[in-house]
Amino acid sequence: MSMDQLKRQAAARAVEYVEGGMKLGLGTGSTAKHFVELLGERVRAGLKVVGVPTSEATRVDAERCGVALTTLDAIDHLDLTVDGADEIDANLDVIKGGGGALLREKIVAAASARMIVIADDSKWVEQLGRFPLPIEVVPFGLAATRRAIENCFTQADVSGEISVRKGRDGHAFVTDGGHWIVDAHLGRIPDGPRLATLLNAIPGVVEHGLFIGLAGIAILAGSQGIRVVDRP
Ligand code: A5P
Repeated sequence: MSMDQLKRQAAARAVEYVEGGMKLGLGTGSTAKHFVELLGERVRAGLKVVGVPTSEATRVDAERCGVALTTLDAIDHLDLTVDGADEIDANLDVIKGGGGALLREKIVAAASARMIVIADDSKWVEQLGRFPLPIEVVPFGLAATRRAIENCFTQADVSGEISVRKGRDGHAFVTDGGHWIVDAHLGRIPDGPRLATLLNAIPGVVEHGLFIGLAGIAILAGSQGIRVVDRP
């Protein structure tokens, strides 16, 4: 089975958690796109839900699939967010942001009563960090922010190259929020919660891709079948 088929299987299992009347956070990326498409099928069959997209790309997909949309300003809570991931560990701590939507993804996940992460099982890791950690930064004062990030890496006992993410045009990739992303090639992150806390304290860092304690369930699709893992 192809990676894409596995992603669709994980998405299909997550759709089973959706009930009529729910307010949903809609993630970003190729796995979340499957979820939006499958949700759209249920909506066309009569399911009533409303969604908050985590990116302009997801907003376009959801509209195409007929999923009604709202904003976090128009509602007082979200029942469930379903999103993909770049890495997931046994605590269900997650690296996200490979697609550059981590800021809105984290705002939506944090506003949600429950978050389900969906992925093919290649995303399951013993230790986070092989996937470069995306850090969303303000372009102003980037050199100072980089130095502050490097200092916090030293304190968190990690090290590695930091590179500004480039878009297809060769210029800096610009997020939906108008910021840039630096990718930190750390290889290993022994203490994700500590690194997250340190990064949160840097003024030029808008957000980072460590999602600590947000995911309650991971749905992982592999060649042996689907595994549903609860946060310990
Ligand atoms: C988007 O910013 C990301 O957080 C994605 O959710 C993550 O990169 C997973 O993407 P795929 O589902 O495409 O692997």
